[in-house]
Amino acid sequence: MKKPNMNVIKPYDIIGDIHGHADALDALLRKLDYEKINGIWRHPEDRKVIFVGDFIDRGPKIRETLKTVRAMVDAGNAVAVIGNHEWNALRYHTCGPDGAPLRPHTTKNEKQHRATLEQIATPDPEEWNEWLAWFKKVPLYLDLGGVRIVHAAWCKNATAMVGDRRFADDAFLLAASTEGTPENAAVKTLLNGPETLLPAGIEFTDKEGHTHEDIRARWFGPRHGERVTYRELVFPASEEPPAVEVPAELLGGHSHYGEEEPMVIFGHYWLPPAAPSILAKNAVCVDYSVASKTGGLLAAYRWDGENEVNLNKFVWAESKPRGIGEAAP
Ligand SMILES: [Mn+2]
Repeated sequence: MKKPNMNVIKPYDIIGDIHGHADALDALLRKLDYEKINGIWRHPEDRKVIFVGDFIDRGPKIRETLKTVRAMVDAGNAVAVIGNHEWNALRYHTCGPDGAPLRPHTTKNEKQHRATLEQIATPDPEEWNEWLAWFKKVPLYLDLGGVRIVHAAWCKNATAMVGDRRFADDAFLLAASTEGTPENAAVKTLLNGPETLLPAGIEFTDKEGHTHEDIRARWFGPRHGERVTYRELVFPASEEPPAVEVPAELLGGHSHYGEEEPMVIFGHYWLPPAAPSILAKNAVCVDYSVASKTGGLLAAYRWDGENEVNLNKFVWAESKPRGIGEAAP
């Protein structure tokens, strides 16, 4: 990875998970004062966009989203990190040494990827292969000195394990796709966020009827005490996990991002599509569920070098509720 110049703080507009909502992306870029010149969005001053990944799946205009993002990246008007949906897609469409896809084509996996399959991969496999080749070149995280960017969670052990590697490195893609390897653990933390197992025999069912054997754990903000319950640990906040203390051996499986560290900005967590709020003094989530069936927000955070979150720096555009006949999630 090219080392950024630490002496120059560049202003960045960090944009959350787009999931095929190209119209919301255009509306947001316009709100951020970007201009479309010869088909490519750019800011009239020295601002650049950072995309946090999850460009594909779910929404109605995946091809347009990819084209908008890539044109900005190629022109030097934006940089991007990869999301778990792009990582999933790379594995879905790549076979391992045994000839089987690295991500099995189960009903659940197919459903999650269906909008992309229908819009690009099935009708135009050649074009799709070019997008896969591009995903392989996108970094897994960016450390820009004053700000750190990752799709789901920053963890120094995970960034150290990954180093400069990208999925264009076949050996890395294979190792990252193999359960039990350090590469797999590191990539899962960066792209899916840390999860904490429930004790054997305890599970809970969410309001959509899905059963969980683990919870997504909050990895930033105030440190948890030695005694914390699943309900206190879960992120985004929810009353659904049990108010049962996390056993010591299940806690501490991942590092905590201290409030003295530089600002970290991420997506992934599908926060409720209401006006953004402050989660922690140095951590910003920019994913406000643009792909929600009932309509959501595509959010951005305008970063100008500050190390404390300022609520006035969120900007967002709304997506419409999903119409009949549009792609399912
Ligand atoms: Mn994600």
